[in-house]
Amino acid sequence: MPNNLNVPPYKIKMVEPINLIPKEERFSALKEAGYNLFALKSDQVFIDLLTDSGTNAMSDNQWAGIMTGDESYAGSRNFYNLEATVKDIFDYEFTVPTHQGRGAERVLFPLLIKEGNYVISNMHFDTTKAHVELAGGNTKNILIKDALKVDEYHPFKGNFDIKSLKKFIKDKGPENISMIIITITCNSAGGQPVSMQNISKVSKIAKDNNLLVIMDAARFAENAFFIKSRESGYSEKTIKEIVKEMFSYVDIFTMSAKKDAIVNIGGLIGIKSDQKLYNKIRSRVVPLEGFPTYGGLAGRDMEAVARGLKEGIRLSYLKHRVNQINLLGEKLKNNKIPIQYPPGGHAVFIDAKKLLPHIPYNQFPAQALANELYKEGGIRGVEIGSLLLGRDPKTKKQLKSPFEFLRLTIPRRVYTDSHLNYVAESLIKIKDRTEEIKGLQFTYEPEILRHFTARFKPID
Ligand code: PM9
Repeated sequence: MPNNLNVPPYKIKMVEPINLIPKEERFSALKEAGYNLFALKSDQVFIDLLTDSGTNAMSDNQWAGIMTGDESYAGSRNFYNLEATVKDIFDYEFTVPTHQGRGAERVLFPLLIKEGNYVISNMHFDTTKAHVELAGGNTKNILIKDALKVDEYHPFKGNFDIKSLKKFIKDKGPENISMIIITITCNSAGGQPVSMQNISKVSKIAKDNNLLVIMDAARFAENAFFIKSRESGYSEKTIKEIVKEMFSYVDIFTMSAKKDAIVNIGGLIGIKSDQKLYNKIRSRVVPLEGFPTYGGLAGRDMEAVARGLKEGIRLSYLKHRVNQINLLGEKLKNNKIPIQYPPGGHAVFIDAKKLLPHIPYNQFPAQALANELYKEGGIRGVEIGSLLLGRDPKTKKQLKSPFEFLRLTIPRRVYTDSHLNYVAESLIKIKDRTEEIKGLQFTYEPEILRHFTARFKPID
């Protein structure tokens, strides 16, 4: 197949109608939502790029699996299939299902984090940061500086800055650090991958300092695809071989299965071999999520996750997915809309700092741009910047994010290239009137994970 043709390796068997409501209705819907797109009704949205989390289209094979759901309270056969799948793909001995990724974090983190200690990551995602802080820890992001050069190509912008990592551990003392979390792909930096070399270096530094490393594995398959296509020595390896190697360097993973396992709900904790830790997790999961062989999921959901994990590592699927996002990114870039370059594995991240230089970080330029895009085209994106980052837990001062991104997140197997062309055309229309866009101030600001339920008004 010629390289410029991005033909999906699937055909469409079922459709869901979508509708673009008139412009005046979009304006009033936005006002009623307090200028927070999370508060819109989905029927008010035409193309929903809020998230790739749980918004995926399952295959006929996954739906067939749903019919084989064994809803026994204990010992469901779908759990054993899921456990065997995790063993097969990741080489991990123990699996604990959870209702989604944050469920895994809530069960695991308090077992590993000491009060007042640091947890280091390339960049914590919002729920991960919240659960580190709820467990009494402090978060520290140590991402490479190249990730900040938004318009310059770098193959692995999700990498840790190895020198700074070593220095931080030395300065603080390993006894004051509870663990290192490798987020693959690095969502908040633009869905950017971490190289195999970087994963192995982080793991070596951790071992030298007797520190635990865990993988935040939501987009593990997309990360593996980038390693195959960009890192020397991996082009001939299968995605499964690459995944096995990536996970051999760490001891535990938490996973939101709602991303690369291509399902609508589900999460996992994987433990390589530590039986004692597994036993502790099993005890803790019961009061928080459910019995260890279902962990908050129905049997049918576990079957969909097991089958989705296998589909999510197919090369033809990954090639099409990443290429679809790349086509959108390239079209925006060619039309002088600044993006985190190269585009990520699950989304295109528009640089609102550059596009709206008149709006300061504490008036949330990317949120203002997201609202404008909704008004223009009924498209719902999401802010990944200072609004998402929040306030310093101690001083309560608004933190300044290194990025102010509007994330256009592409659900898996849901939209065609023509939907994405419409998205690009809508942004191109906005580009010439960006100076009219106003910043935002809170009218309601909740304390934890505020961006989900906050309300705003535009600043005159
Ligand atoms: N990520 C996302 O849209 C969903 C929540 S915000 C609309 O990107 C990582 C890297 C994530 C993530 C969720 C979670 C939590 C952990 N790590 O949403 O609880 O990107 O399944 O996973 C979202 P759950």
